[in-house]
Amino acid sequence: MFCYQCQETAKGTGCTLAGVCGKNAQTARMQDLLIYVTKGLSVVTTRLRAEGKAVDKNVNHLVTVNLFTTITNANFDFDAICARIEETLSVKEDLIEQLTNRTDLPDAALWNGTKAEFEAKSASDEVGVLATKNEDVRSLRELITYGLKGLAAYTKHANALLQENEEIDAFLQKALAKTLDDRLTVDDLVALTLETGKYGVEGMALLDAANTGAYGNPEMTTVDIGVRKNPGILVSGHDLKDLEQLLEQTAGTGVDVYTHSEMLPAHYYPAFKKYPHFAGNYGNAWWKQREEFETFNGPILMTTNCVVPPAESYKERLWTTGAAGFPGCRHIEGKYGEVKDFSAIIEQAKQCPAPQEIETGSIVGGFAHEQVFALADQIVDAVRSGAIRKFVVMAGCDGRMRTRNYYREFAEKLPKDVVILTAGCAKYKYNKLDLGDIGGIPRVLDAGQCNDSYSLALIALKLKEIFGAEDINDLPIVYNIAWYEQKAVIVLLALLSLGVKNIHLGPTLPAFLSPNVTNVLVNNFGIAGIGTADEDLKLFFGEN
Ligand code: FS2
Ligand code: SF4
Repeated sequence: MFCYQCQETAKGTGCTLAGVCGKNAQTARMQDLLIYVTKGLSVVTTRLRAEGKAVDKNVNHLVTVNLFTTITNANFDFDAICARIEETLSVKEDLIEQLTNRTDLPDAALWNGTKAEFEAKSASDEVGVLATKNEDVRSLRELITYGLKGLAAYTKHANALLQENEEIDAFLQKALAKTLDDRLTVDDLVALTLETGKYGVEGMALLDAANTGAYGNPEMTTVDIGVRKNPGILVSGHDLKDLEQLLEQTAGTGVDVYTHSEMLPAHYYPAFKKYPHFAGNYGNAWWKQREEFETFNGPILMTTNCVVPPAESYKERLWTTGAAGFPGCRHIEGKYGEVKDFSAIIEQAKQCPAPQEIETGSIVGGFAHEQVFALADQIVDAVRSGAIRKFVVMAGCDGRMRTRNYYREFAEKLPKDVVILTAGCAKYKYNKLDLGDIGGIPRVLDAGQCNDSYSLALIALKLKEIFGAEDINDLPIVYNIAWYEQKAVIVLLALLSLGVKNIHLGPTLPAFLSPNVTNVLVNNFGIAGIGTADEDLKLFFGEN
């Protein structure tokens, strides 16, 4: 196996024996084969569109869920991945029949095999990251592929809310197909990288419209982080439709529902406030789940990544749905538009003790675009008066590495006239610190999940308009982003496509960026890594 798609990759270069995430080599290779056949299918669908033939939305959904399945910490289930390959090959065979021109198709589009042949194919030279020999071409192909995985995840959530955008799906598949095309130069691939970022903005906009259309605009909300006396179900991941259905099905059962990690922002939506048994948020970012799922005592529903391989002691209580999966854990099926049946989880919850209290108090969030626009006058006055000197965007992911304590230290030592704009699970490094407010504006403004980085972009564009700035980079906003998995890649590419420069990315730069590709990003966009908290505070704010 060879995988270097996430920030925690072994030795900062690549996982080769097993994943630091817990993915074994056999499963990693099978994920590579799933990507390979999905790229092959995308060659076929892209050619069909070029021939003027429509592609069914179920094929688009197959592509997005396949990509989502291979995102870090989403799916560890070898058999589930094989089943997706079988389905993809079968769909592709049917679609090839519809092509008028079947010449010059690549091996990824032509190959077919039975499950018994998957292992040999997955280990062959054509499949996997190292199939591309040129280091820079490989780097750009993987950068694009990881960005597309993030875009696919966001598109999938919008699809679950019955929102579609054929243009995004067509681009996603065209770009996947292009990562197989040896005629593309490095310059072509750099251009495709930026185009991927442009569609990243579109994808986040689609999901934002889907979420706010279904559940209202997030608003400033205080979320309890303690526990109640009833048994509970803990919901993690990012899928709001799954949460809604679980809240409906648990109503009146005596079972409370808590959010974990990236599901915290669900509390900010007006539609979820009507459920009296929607109890609060339990725990912290994904990587602390082995302790927190233990003490939660009740069942846990993983709607997406980030799954950490569970301890035997609570494996029986861990359930997955959607693109998530773990061998031995029960999986709840359900197509878009169907009601999933969560009754078995609810029955299990009733037999469990209430959660053990690990924290008390509350946190405040809900600063997505509309809530911040509602506060615009107050914020603009604070900027004009100098009460707010700068904003720092600290969106992104949290992770296990101790070096990430940098972000807590950075937040703690921030000058008191600086406000943090955040989204994603990165916030758990500082959202329980008492950082106070500036004239009633909290110093940590949490927009929501990682995809709600879209709100941060809209806020920047709004400030640009209000202050009459010529360039988004003339605003008093600095970017210090933490990344871990591939959704952060699409957020980064989206920001680059909007013209944002001088983004600092940590705790380490991606292993998949070759030295030459890193130079392109440094020279054209001013991308940089991080130093110590003190060094960076001095760099950004002239003090420490
Ligand atoms: Fe955090 Fe994991 Fe949100 Fe990522 S919970 S690193 O999935 O997409 O962020
Ligand atoms: Fe390694 Fe990350 Fe890939 Fe897992 S996802 S195998 S930790 S690089």
